[in-house]
Amino acid sequence: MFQNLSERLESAFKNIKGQGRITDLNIANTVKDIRRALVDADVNYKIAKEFTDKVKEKAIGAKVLLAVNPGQQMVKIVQDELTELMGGQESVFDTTGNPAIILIAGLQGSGKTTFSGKLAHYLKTKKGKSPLLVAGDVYRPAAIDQLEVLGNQIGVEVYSERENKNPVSIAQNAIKEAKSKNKNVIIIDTAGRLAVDEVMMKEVADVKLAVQPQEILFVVDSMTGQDAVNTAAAFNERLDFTGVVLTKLDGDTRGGAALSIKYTVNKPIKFSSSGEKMETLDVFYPERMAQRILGMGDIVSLVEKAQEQFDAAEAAKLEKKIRKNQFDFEDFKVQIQQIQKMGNLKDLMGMIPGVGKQIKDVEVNDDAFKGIEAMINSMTMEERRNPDIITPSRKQRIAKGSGKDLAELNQFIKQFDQMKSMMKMMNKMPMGKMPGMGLMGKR
Ligand SMILES: Nc1nc2c(ncn2[C@@H]2O[C@H](COP(=O)(O)OP(=O)(O)OP(=O)(O)O)[C@@H](O)[C@H]2O)c(=O)[nH]1
Ligand SMILES: [Mg+2]
Repeated sequence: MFQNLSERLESAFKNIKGQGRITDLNIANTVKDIRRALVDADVNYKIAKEFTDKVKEKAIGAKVLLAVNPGQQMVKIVQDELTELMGGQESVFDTTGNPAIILIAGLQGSGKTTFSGKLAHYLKTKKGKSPLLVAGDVYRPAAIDQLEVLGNQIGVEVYSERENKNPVSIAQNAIKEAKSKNKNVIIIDTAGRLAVDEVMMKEVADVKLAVQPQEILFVVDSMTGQDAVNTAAAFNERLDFTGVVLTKLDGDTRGGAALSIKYTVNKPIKFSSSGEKMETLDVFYPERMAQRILGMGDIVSLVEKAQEQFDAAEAAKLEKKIRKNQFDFEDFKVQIQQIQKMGNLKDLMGMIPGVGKQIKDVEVNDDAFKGIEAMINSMTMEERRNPDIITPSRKQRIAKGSGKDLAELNQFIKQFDQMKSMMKMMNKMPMGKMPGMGLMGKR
């Protein structure tokens, strides 16, 4: 994410960090580099200029010139300003009201329907809500199907009226339905519309007027850079939305949308989303995003993701097994599944400070686990629990069943054995020193 911008900023700082003596000129040069980096990331020139003017002013005011560590001080100033630019504080997401009504709007293909599903999943699993998804896209029958598939996947009911072409009455009926079924939040997915299409803009404005949503979220594809910002302005004028959702942050986005949108419409970014898995919705924290952009990683989010997946009781059970050297293939499979639920591997690794840029060009294959899972799946439960009983003839069968060749299976079993002997060694260390254990136990 924002790889290029991160690198450019880093090289801007490198100059000032390497200077023995800091002068006004050094600061001016660094600031100029930062501005160029922002403009190249598709941040509007005016925003970039205002941003760097502030950084410069602060740097001079903070007497970076006299500081012991001027480079670091500059980084800190830029970090604070980036945080501010993206909204400063985490914003509130209002789900009071019974039902709370959330209206989703945005351009065609921006990710509204996918986001609606993710939001429903988030509210259900993290906020203890019982959501109802509402199919308000009356133009394409396939849109209703899509929402139903997602609803099924996450166990959330979908309200639709296939014959009704009026989104206003669908939304009103959905509220009644929610009340009768004790659903306390409804999420209305709408058809994608072009800002210039007056008829369609009026339609979503009419839905707003009729149902008075607590939250109107404008969904924007972050790959679209400054265009996204212009569209946001047009939608905001018409809908006065309450917040922005940045989608497709997993893609090769330059960062312009994330950095300019709050400034332009003065509405907070509330969520960001990456990937197509229903679990990959994140509350947007400007400070953490700024840290990620500056290549500092985002260890807080990573730990949170891990904690969400690692059940404390499960972790304790696992720890016991590792201690007794009883870790088996079945346990391994469970671990793999938990990691996969956390999201895309490369994104996860990017959250580790310093790792992001090192894996920039490395293909991190999410399917790597698939082969391993297939091999474990081809084992009988007895074999998974007692890896020692896997004889050569059993290996033949397992390899065949998983579509792998024997060499791959042997390699995997060998790696598994190595891992186990590492665990055995760690067992001899005092618990506190065992890497990872602190994280798993905490909750
Ligand atoms: N990589 C990636 N793809 C996404 C993300 N969100 C959505 N998509 C994909 O983008 C495409 C469009 O997503 P939808 O959710 O259907 O978008 P929409 O805004 O509802 O589209 P319309 O209803 O046609 O206006 C689909 O192929 C999604 O799978 C994301 O965060 N990352
Ligand atoms: Mg849609």
